[in-house]
Amino acid sequence: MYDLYIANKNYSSWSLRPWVLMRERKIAFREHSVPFGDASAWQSYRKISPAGTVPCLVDGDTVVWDSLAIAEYLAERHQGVWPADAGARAWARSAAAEMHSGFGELRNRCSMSCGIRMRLHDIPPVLERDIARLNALWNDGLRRFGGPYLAGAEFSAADAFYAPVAFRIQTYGLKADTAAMAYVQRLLGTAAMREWYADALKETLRDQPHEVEIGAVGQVLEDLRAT
Ligand SMILES: N[C@@H](CCC(=O)N[C@@H](CS)C(=O)NCC(=O)O)C(=O)O
Repeated sequence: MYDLYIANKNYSSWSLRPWVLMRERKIAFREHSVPFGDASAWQSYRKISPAGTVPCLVDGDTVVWDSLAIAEYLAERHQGVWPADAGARAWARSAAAEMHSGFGELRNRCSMSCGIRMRLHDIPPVLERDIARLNALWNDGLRRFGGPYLAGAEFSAADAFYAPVAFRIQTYGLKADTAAMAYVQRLLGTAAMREWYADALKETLRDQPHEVEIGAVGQVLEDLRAT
């Protein structure tokens, strides 16, 4: 049985990636939550992850402390983490790697907060560029492999890496074309995403650095989180 260490479901986009992947691929794991904003828990967590970051997967003596490394570790043990077809697999790996190392403006300006709805003060050209690239990438995958997921019929790690973007699009009211928005709804409608979202809304712990960061980029229209 794997142990997966994650942070607050409302904020932790990196944690969501392996969590949603394992849930959708039906890979069993024990979930350990180490929330932001709780200093003592965070100190104890640093003993588990050498980088002091989440997510972190522990499998017996093996510790895997990065979301992309976790996807690859799981792919060595479970079918379907990446597509079976070599061409689709190469595309899916490229798409996941592009999210891992790119989309800086989208990730920084529109930080994940599942339970709120925001209006951004402005959408600068760099953010427009990230959204246009997202739109093109998703359309390419959906057309090339026939959907309904990015690299074909099955939910793969490529979808897991874009799952946090679906929450960001919902939170910030970002717009893409019809096919891309339908894909966002498909991701939000998966059993795993619905479970994550429901858990995120129940969280009452607020992490001030995240709250300040989000408050600076726009106006909060609605806060659906439990108080
Ligand atoms: N490259 C890492 C990044 C993980 C990451 O930055 N996680 C954030 C949480 S969403 C974190 O642990 N931040 C705490 C810190 O940096 O002290 C991955 O993909 O897993």
